[in-house]
Amino acid sequence: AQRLSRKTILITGASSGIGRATALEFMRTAPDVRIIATARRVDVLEMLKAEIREAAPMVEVLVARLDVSDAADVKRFWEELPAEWRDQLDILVNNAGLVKGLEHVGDIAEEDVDIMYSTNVTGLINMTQAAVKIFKARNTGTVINVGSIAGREPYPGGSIYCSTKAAVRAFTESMRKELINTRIRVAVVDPGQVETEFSLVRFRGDKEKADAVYAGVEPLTGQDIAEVVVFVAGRRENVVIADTLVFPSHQGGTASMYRKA
Ligand code: NDP
Ligand code: 8X3
Repeated sequence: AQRLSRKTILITGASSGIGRATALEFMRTAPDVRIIATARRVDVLEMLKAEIREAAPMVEVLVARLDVSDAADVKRFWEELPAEWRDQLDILVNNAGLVKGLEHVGDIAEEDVDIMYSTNVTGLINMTQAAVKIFKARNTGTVINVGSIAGREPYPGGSIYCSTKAAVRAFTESMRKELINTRIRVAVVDPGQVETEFSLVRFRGDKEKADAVYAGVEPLTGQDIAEVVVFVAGRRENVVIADTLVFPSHQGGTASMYRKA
């Protein structure tokens, strides 16, 4: 808690699931942190801000609309971010991400390819480049990328999503090696199955299909991953938990998630 005291933390995709839980877990761990909560749905972020204010009045929350899939919007976001937040940034949690469908190669809509790549890959890269510039100026800072088991073990119906997460993994590792002469830390956290809005987004709002993914199994919660992210962020500056894979106990890899299909 002491190590995270007064840290400024930017979370992408803080309106739901893992990102939202991560904001709350930082709050619980260090009730005087400064959180920049970003996503496309600012109304939901405002509710999160109110919840945090109620629970931990010393936590400062800045809500900002940000669509990471739009390079121009990412640029606008950094330009509009007040200097007292931007220049003091300590931790970037690149969590925003999504999956669309389970179509096989040949049948995947171009727009689905575009949204997964522009969000999960280009968006994450653009956010990271801006943050790393700030971190380099102060020779400190932590980037935590949310990858996925899907990036390690590609599965049928996941060619685009899995390859975006493999890209996150490779990007993260290159960057960590580039930065070894600095105090900047780079980490990737790869969750297995977590019950969030993830499947609802995959199945385009079809709640029955989304619920079926989690029927008969006990998935992780956003909180489970949030605890790992905050643990990674809260280590001594010389400690880099470079790479973490987190499963619920029933899961052995991606394929097991589709055994009921
Ligand atoms: P949710 O759908 O619950 O949350 C996704 C978050 O990403 C939302 O806050 C959403 O906010 C945000 N987001 C989506 N697109 C954009 C965008 N273009 N710009 C900004 N924010 C965006 O899913 P999870 O919490 O499960 O997902 C979080 C991360 O975890 C993702 O990277 C996902 O790939 C990864 N993951 C999830 C697993 C799971 O089983 N759930 C397993 C492994 C990894 P908004 O819509 O308001 O913009
Ligand atoms: C989410 C897990 O296996 O559904 O990244 O792709 S999976």
